[in-house]
Amino acid sequence: MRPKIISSFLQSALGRCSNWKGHVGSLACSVGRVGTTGHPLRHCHTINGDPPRILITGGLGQLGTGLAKLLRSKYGVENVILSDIVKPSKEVVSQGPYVFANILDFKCLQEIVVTYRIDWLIHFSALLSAIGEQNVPLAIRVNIEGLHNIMELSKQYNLRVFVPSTIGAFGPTSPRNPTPNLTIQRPRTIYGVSKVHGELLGEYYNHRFGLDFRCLRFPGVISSDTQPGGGTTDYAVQIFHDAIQGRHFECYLRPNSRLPMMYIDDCLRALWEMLVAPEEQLRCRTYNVTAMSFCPEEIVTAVRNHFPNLQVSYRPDSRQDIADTWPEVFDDSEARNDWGWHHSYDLEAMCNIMFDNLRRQHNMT
Ligand code: AKB
Repeated sequence: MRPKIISSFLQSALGRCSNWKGHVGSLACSVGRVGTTGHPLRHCHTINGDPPRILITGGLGQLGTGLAKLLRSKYGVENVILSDIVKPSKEVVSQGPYVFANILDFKCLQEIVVTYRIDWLIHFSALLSAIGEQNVPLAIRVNIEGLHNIMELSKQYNLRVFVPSTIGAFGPTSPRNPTPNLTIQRPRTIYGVSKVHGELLGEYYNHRFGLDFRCLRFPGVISSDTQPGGGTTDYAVQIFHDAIQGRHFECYLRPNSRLPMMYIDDCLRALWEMLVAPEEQLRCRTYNVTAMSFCPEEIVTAVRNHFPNLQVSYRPDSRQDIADTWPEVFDDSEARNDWGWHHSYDLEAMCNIMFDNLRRQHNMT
């Protein structure tokens, strides 16, 4: 811990919070208040008049920095604490509070929750599907033992807790097209096994102790800000990087291997919308969400609309075996019906925004 930094963040947060005129009550909602950054806070979900204070674990993975940005725009910079065990870049530190958090160290987590007066916890730390198969004992420690700490912590401090699940929580005996919200789940990866465990444990804590557990099963998520991170769906991120840099794209899945996918902005918005959905709208605690389904040959065609000379070859490896057991088309009608989920990006819109972002990053505009 770094007491100086913590106290200065707390001071500024508390100082500004005293000007923050929210409703008094357990959880209220309003639009257009002035938040801790001086900007209007939209859709503020207040806790006894204050914006929620949120901790994100595994914050330097694919989703953490983007989610921190979204939540900071809604609740104030100081109210969203990003954490990981990785040394952050200058840019990450300049954007808001960042702390070291080892999810295998319960005391370390307790200290952060107490010091920062955390209300909501977003638990991203996990080894993904392909990387998990390469180190099963580590995946068990991080994905299962780490999750046990998060559940106990959330129960002890009465936190609302969000844990992502995945299409990887299904297996060869699940219906693949479409895959409903409630169906057979017998995954064949340690990643999938740990995610089913997380879904069940969260739902049990909700039922037994009233823990406010929320969970979305995400498809492959595509973003321009991070590099592929050990997943089976990551070919659909790699293709953009290869295309923009004029490299040959070698695909580790067959051309017709169909998987559900989603652009990161849709993913983060889904997460936030489910996180703040009134409890009475949640008919269950774990929902499928998706935006589209495509196979490698379809994304290759879409990318060639931007880079017609893209060279592609196919060399399926062990990740193909994983993909063969996952959903092809995800049925997310329950999320759409219960709390109004809808996606904004299809394959074409996603290619447009990905290449706009990557061109900017590569100074090509
Ligand atoms: C992976 O491929 O492991 C992840 C996922 C779908 O959960 N992207």
